[in-house]
Amino acid sequence: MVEKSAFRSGHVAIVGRPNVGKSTLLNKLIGQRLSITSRKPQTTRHRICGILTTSSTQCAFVDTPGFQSGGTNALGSAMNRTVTRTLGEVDAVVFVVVAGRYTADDERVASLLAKGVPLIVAVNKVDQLRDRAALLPFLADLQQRLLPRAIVPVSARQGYQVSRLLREIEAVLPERELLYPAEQLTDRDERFFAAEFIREKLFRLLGDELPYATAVVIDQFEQTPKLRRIHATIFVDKQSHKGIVVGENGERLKTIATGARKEMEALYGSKVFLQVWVKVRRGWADDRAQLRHFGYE
Ligand SMILES: Nc1nc2c(ncn2[C@@H]2O[C@H](COP(=O)(O)OP(=O)(O)OP(=O)(O)O)[C@@H](O)[C@H]2O)c(=O)[nH]1
Ligand SMILES: [Mg+2]
Repeated sequence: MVEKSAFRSGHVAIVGRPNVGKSTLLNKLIGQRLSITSRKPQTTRHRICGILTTSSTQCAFVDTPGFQSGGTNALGSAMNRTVTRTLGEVDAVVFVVVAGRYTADDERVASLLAKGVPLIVAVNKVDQLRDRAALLPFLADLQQRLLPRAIVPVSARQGYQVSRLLREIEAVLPERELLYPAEQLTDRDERFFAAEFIREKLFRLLGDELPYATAVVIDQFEQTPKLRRIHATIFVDKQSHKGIVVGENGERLKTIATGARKEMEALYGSKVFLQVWVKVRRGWADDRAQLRHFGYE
């Protein structure tokens, strides 16, 4: 008699300092562009769950904001709380570091990891590594420091070794039935992704500082089978920022809205009618009441 191996499932946190490629990795693991990414640190502000179900396992990956060391505003503190809370709720942790660069900020993240929760280290961006020979001692050093169950060099951007990483993750999950219906992709709703896709375009299309001073709120989300009618507001911190976001003759706002609309249409599989306004809300990133209103915990 052939014994059938038991089904495994669990929540898996993806953590690390800002900009190491956590969200890119989540998207690669689940094969869908769910979590927004950009070249700028602190792109992710919310916990986002992306669910991958196969015939033998269900992994609910939880992407988290990059953990920020040093002084932060109220938004930064809320983002860090999201990381620590998530770490207390999961069955396994994927700690993402950049190949060849283990810094004091990585160490701070390592200090948050709970003993007893299986740890897997993903050593990302190996495609960027100039000196391949340096990778082995780097891996050996991390193995000794962190005592992970597995350590896997990957390139989230190129997909290199992501399936091997997935196998290592699946192997540490507890034997358990489905946590979510097999066809469910995420625990977030369409409205959430509408705001996120607009924020991604702000991060990608605005200069270095400005994205940090923006927040997006969905004012209206009307859904019919063929069309989503969405009204959104981008909040900025200063009057002068408003002009930059809108751009000459509204060109930049149009580019932002068009880019976001295309992402929404791909995810929802329907047409989207999107209208976006820009408003000034001074000091919102340090105002706890305002942050709650904008959906930051
Ligand atoms: N070369 C290279 N770049 C990568 C790789 N993975 C991610 N990146 C890039 O690194 C940058 C940051 O990626 P994100 O996925 O947004 O990083 P993150 O850790 O989620 O960042 P925060 O949410 O801001 O903490 C983007 O420009 C990615 O394209 C990789 O394997 N190789
Ligand atoms: Mg991210």
